[in-house]
Amino acid sequence: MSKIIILTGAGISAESGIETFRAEDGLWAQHRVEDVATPEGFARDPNLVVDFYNARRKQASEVMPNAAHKALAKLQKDYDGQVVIVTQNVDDLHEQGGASEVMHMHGALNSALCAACDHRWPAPMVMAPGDPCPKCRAPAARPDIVWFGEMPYDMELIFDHLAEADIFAAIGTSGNVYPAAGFVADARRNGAHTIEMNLERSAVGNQFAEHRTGPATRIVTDWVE
Ligand code: BV8
Repeated sequence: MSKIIILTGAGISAESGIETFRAEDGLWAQHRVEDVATPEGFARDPNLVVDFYNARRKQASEVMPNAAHKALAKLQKDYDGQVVIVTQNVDDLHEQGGASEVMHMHGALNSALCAACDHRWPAPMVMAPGDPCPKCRAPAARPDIVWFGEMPYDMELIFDHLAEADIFAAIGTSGNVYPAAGFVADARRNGAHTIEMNLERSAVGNQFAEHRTGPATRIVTDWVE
């Protein structure tokens, strides 16, 4: 039974209308990473950070999954139990597109985390820093997002999947952020066939055996068909 591991990044949601991070007009052009995507930034100005994620949660709630999200959900149905989607994205467009096995290694906009007891609960559309944790009541709500310097979620399980992968496909990610950018090397070492699907070569593009270049809505649907 072959195993297909798919890593997605902001590029798969771009055609749904969610800006990516590193495009000229992208998220990191509007905000300093240090201010909105690090624990230090959150400690310095929790309102700025919570507002940054409130705005992205609202935007993500107003857009629809695109053909690429739906194609991956179809692939999961066609190859039941053999396709794992690991996403760096914090939107829920994979799930809205019908995907089931989605691992949000960088967290999720729709989840809130208690900084005091690690309890998680569905995030309100508008979160305020200091919202009480429903479990321990501490005023310690924060976005359930993996910031720079924090350990991504489910790493052991992800590495187990990569060890068994027959195919590893990276879709719409610039290959700038680790450890996700290192997954292609892990998959190759374990003998997987590696495919990069992107508008252009990523920072780790030269490590992929195959490249399919173009917008995700076209190249992912072509690949799944
Ligand atoms: C950690 C928060 C350790 C969520 C984000 C080496 C090894 C390990 C770590 C490091 C290392 N070197 C440096 C580090 C530290 C750091 C890092 O990688 N820094 C980089 C900048 C050098 N990594 C970390 O800090 C990670 N943590 O390693 O912890 C540790 C160990 C023990 C104990 C504790 C800790 C944490 C990384 C996660 C950080 N959080 N964001 C959020 O706000 O959304 S990262 C941020 O970048 C997002 O999560 C995003 O998902 C991620 C990757 O970006 P992309 O998805 O690739 O988006 P981008 O805009 O860059 O690119 C879009 C792509 O799409 C482009 O290629 C474009 O061509 C393409 N595209 C566009 N349109 C389309 C398209 N493709 C197809 N079709 C289209 N239509």
